[in-house]
Amino acid sequence: MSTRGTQTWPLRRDDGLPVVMGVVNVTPDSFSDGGEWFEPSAAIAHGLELVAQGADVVDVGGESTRPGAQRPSVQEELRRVLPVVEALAHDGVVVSVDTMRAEVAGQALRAGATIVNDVSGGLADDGMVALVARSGAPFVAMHWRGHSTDMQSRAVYDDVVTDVCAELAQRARVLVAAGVAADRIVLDPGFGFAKRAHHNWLLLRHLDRVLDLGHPVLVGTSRKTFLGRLGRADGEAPRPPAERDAATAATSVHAARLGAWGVRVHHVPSTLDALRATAAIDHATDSATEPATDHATDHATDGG
Ligand code: PMM
Repeated sequence: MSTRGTQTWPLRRDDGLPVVMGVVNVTPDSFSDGGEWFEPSAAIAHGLELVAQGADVVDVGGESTRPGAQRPSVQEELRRVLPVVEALAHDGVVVSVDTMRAEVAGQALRAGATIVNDVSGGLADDGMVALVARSGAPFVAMHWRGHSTDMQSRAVYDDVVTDVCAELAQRARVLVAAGVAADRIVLDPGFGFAKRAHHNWLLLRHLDRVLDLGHPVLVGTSRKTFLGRLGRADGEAPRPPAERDAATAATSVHAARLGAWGVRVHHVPSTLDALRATAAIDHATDSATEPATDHATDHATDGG
């Protein structure tokens, strides 16, 4: 049950699950899928595939934010994202543009994107907050402490949950003061951005504190390195990104249980199945009447 084409905000799925944002990185060097969707035609096809798999929003980005990454020029970022945004929006897909640049956000909105997703929460570009306020577009403000080249040196906190919440609340105040409607501000703790593994786990454990800030919350743990370290000994290489989808599904289920508005993932089917299974458990009843969707022969055909 997709929310495709819906213009109301906050976007919600009609099956009660969190909004599923599928990722399309139009980059040669993202950590999770670097290069796979760099050609516009491949990126567009992948965006449509994510929607067919049940994604509600497709997040199109043209800048890799992996630790140490160099930034592309504005022109190069525009060249990467605009054709993809335009084609997907033309096909009725709800598109968010993943950018730290006001120029890119503005042009992407004109090309049909409806949401701006800024991993810097408006800190990287002085023009971003005003652009978002003028446009009226919903804005994802992620927790951020600096560009990828040196962000891991900024992973220093007195208390990571308290500090991240305070910094996110400050971004929300700045946005509201500039004229952005409070319910159009989505907050995101920024997993993996200026965070060590234990910071990420603590933020997941205490996600309720981020939710208490009173804004919709987006969780983007998908394929991040801290998930790749599960089950690996110290010093051992983390498992490759494509082998982190089961852990991504688990963290997404956790976020959904606590009330996150959305989850940002690379592999939609695994997370959506995990979310659906948990919802089915939550909604199972002892009533004598079977729901209409149950099929008596299920057990006979596939072990039910
Ligand atoms: N992570 C990445 C990129 N964009 N946006 C939001 N809102 N939250 C995130 O956690 C986030 C993001 C990095 O992952 P990718 O390079 O695989 O897209």
